[in-house]
Amino acid sequence: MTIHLEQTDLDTRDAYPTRFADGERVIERSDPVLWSSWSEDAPITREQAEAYDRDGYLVMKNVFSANEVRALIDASAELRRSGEELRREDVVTEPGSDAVRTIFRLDEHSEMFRRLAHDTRLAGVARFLLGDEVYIHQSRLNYKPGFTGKEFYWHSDFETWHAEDGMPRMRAVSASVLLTDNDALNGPLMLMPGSQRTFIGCRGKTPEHNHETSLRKQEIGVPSHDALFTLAERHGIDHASGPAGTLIFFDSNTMHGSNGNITPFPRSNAFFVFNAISNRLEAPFAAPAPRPAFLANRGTPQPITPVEGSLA
Ligand code: 6CS
Ligand code: FE
Repeated sequence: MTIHLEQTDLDTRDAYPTRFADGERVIERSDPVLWSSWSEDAPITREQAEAYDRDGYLVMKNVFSANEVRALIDASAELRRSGEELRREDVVTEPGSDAVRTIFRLDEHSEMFRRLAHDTRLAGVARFLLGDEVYIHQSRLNYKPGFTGKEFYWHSDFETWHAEDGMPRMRAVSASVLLTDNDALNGPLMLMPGSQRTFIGCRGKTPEHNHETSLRKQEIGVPSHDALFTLAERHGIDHASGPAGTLIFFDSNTMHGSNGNITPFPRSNAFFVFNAISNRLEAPFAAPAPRPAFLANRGTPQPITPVEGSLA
């Protein structure tokens, strides 16, 4: 059963309640999507800013040179080779196999990816979109091997970051850099354009240590089929495709997921989640305890100073 809540129904501390025992709630967003007004000195065009605000995501192509893309692909392959030497907790394998699915804390394991995260084309744009200084909430390399890459089911990242990490408001953005060509067939990111303006408060209390299973297959914090059907009917479903080097920004609450990959062609993408400094984490809003540091940077993070120039 889905109940529609008005803002007045909500308590002041938690504007986005979720993980209910008895059902699901639909709550209209009370935060801006684009937190800055566009001006001539913005790092993206007016059309790009308007597209991001309208759709909750933005695809940017030809942002990096061929040399830079090559350097990023090499760094990703190097990381994958050194997978076994990385901190075990930072590496999540596919359900039912030891194929690497995700490497977390990407910016700590690779100088090239740390530099990418700090680049004006990522951190500089995130500062504009969020209208604040920014820091990295989470970074990861998602692999989707050929033949066996599994899906990432529909979800809002913010729903998890709010419930389990204590992220107060929708003032975070993910920047994804494609490290392989992503096309309609090999499990690209699918997004519902406009869905960022509706928060689905999900059914199901958060179990202890939920992240130990959710990163392989998310089952808590997942909207009902009714809610997903309504959002898909209203907004449609886009997929973000492009050659290696394509850059995608998507709002923390844009409903997204990706299909499995049975083609022989692997799909891998780097993700950097930028959070506004003013939106630093508090106590979890709907979980027994905060998640570990490899998933969410806690405390008093320092703002990133964006770096200009070529990566390679
Ligand atoms: O739980 C998380 O933080 C991660 N889970 C998903 C499916 N997307 C966002 C994030 O990487
Ligand atoms: Fe996600």
